Amino acid sequence: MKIIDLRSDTVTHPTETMRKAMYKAEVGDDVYGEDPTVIKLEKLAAKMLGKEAGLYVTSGTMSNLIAILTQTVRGNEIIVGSESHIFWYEVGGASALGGVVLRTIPNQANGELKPEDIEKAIRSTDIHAPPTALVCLENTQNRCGGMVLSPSYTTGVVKLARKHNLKVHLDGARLFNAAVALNVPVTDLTKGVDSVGICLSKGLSAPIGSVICGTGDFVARARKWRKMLGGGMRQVGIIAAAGIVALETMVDRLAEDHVNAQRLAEGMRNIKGLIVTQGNVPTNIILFETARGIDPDKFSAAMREKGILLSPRGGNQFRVVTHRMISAPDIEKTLTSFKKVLKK
Ligand code: TLP
Repeated sequence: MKIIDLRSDTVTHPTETMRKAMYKAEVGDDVYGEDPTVIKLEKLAAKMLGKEAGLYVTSGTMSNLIAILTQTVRGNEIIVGSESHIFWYEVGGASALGGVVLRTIPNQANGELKPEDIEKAIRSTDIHAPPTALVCLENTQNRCGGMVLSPSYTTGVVKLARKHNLKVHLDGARLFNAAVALNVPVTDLTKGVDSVGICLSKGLSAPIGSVICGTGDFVARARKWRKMLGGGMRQVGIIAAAGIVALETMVDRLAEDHVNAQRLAEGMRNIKGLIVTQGNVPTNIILFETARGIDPDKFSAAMREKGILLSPRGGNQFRVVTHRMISAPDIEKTLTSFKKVLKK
């Protein structure tokens, strides 16, 4: 039985082309700055994101952590969304390792942080207050259901941050999904941000890795943090090679994942017992709940028995994510299985 794994786009396997590129990759010691494949990947990512330089790191979590460590000092406060990945899923790393206070303000249903909320959260120079240093945005916004932040929204936040002498970090784990959904160049979504991290190992299907981009000075300082965190890797061109294939060939196909997600959500809206909790489905993430009277654990176990894996989000809430290893027929099978399981 084919497993239809809708838990996350992180489950995607490297493609044949990636495996071949990995086999053939030219390598060197990247801590000495001598791995040609890593250098190529970093330059390519920086160019695609419209930034001066890039740094290859192990994960999206490491890219957010390093971006925060590089742009704050202990005792600073940073503004993050109440639904941000940084706040929910990064083990409190910014606080534990960076001594940084996370100030959460509400994410709106469309993934945005209201500019007036950001402005209100910025600390005064009062002696009692931890100085605000950084605003973090997330595009697409995972926990809001893959919501997309527009270029004008992003540049508005950058403008606001500048006015208050703050930096802006963009968690762009799924930034290419946003660019594809909006049909805009990805550089329109990074204009003005001081740092941006993208993940190669989600919808883009590389096995490992993220790249953080910013100015040359930012990346030089970030490189030092990466070393301190134990993230200085050696002949890592072996995996960076897959990242190059991801950036060069896997971006446009994300549109298929979005079409599949829309088809799935549309079907789910017509199934009694399921409640899709987001208005629109702009990218590859769908949030839903099971209706009252349905045991969520039994529901998810019954779906598992049919070979369909869902991501539980607590209580009766679930997330499903489409990706390269989910086909249009898989979507139909998922909808049929939902109906069968809920009929029982
Ligand atoms: N998100 C994962 C889980 O950690 C929840 C997922 O399955 O969606 N930023 C955003 C917006 C993310 O969604 C993720 C991963 C990360 C950062 C962290 O990336 P990794 O997993 O590479 O550390």
